[in-house]
Amino acid sequence: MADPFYITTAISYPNGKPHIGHAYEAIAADAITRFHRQTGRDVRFQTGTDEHGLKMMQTARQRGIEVRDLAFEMSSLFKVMCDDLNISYDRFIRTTDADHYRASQAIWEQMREAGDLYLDRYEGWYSVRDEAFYDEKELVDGAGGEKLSPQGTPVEWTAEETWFFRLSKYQQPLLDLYRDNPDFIRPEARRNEIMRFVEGGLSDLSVSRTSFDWGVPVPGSPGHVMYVWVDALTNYLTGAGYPDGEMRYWPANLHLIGKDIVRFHTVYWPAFLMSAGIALPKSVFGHGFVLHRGEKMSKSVGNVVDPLELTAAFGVDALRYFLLREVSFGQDGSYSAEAIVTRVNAELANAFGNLAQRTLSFIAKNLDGAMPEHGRAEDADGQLIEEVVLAAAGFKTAFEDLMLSQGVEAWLRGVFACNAYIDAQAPWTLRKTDPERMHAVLRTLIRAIRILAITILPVVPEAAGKVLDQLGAEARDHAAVDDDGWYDRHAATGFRIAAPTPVFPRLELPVEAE
Ligand code: ME8
Repeated sequence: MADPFYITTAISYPNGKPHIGHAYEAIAADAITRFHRQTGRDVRFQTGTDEHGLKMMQTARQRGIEVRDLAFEMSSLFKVMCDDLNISYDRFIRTTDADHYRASQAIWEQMREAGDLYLDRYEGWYSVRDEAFYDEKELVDGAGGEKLSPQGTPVEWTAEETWFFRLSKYQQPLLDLYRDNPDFIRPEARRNEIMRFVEGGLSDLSVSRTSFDWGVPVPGSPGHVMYVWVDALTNYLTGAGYPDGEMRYWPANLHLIGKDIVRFHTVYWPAFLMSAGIALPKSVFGHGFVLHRGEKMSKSVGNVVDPLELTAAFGVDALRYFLLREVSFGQDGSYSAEAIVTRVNAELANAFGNLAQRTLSFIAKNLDGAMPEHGRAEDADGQLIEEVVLAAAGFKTAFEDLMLSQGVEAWLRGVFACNAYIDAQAPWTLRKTDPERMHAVLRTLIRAIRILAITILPVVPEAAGKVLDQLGAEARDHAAVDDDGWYDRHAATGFRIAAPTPVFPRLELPVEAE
């Protein structure tokens, strides 16, 4: 059986509508998922919503609705966003799902049996917006002298009876983990941050709350619900079948999350798992933030752009392409309507779209759609195929390393090579002067376009799929980029290329864009 590969996104707080940051994370995870599926791995991809906690309670109260109704209403919008963005998840988990309660209570019991949970009184600072406890020494002063979390969010003093997790006990095991597995936390800058944080010492963590009841009940401890991050992190196990399933997909290969929640995933989460005696995920990647014209947005601040407005204006594949190409994966990036239009027009519409369109319509018109014959080959043909194969290999190596924008860049080099080739060979001139040579050029271009379309499928699945449909390449052919025999087998079927409709339209800037 193929190697399993389990990839997850963070699960989002459904206290408001999804924003571009959520779309970005889902798109990146989906591209990685599709890439691994294409290389033959047995991929499981999970995303979903994180529905408990004080932030949800407070939002519901402000809106005067039941928290359950808020969770249902907003979670549906996250699912709609994923479906609209062509996110090929295997499960959309909600932390209110029944099997998730069971998994959360099971890991709790295992941590208790390990002797890592004790009852005490918590007194300290809590940020509802981050759903995080902070040590006094981590806080910063706000403009008005008020205390703020290191993320700049308000904190409130909290005092209540809670269960504690012996996080302090795991300081050395965690440092050993980071040392022995340099890829456990990526990128490097995040790894260094976390190592410094853990080296500074770990306090035990408050892991239950008694002042509200919107959460997973702590087994055997009436009045306590689990701290939202305990059940949130456990979603990854729930989706893998814990505690009763065969756990084929565990340990997870990759937790893909944003940079603001790396601590939860690389300190608390491995400590919980070590305590419960469960294998640790192989890798956590903290991607950067997507900013609108360089400005941070968040649900709580209210300057949020609906990703579905962007897809309505520019198309799903255009947005997917732009985000993966523009943002160096792991770093922050910025977007604007102009930047999307400029990049998508230059690279997708002009460079790749035009290449496919010109070639296919030329064949449809001048060869009546028949697949070009071998004709008279020249060195330039073999050289082009070599460059395109190299581009595909560059994409693959970069994607294996999560260097997504470098992967797309490598692919573009193949596209540019084709454009240089078509201009130099000028098949439209050869049509009259040297038809035999024209056939060889067109045949080379079809082979190159097929390889490039297959390569970019994970990024723009719908559009690249359409190009492959126009070539008559069947889905089962898509995996084998390096299938040299494909062309002749396919030509032998008598397939005819129809006059193509453009797959990558040129974008216009919406009138209302500033
Ligand atoms: O943190 N750009 O949920 P969330 C890119 N429920 N990514 C962004 C972003 C931006 N502008 N803003 C947020 C939570 N994100 C928890 C996760 S996981 C067990 C629990 C990312 O709705 C953020 O970093 O606040 C996180 O990875 C994801 O969106 C969900 O954020």
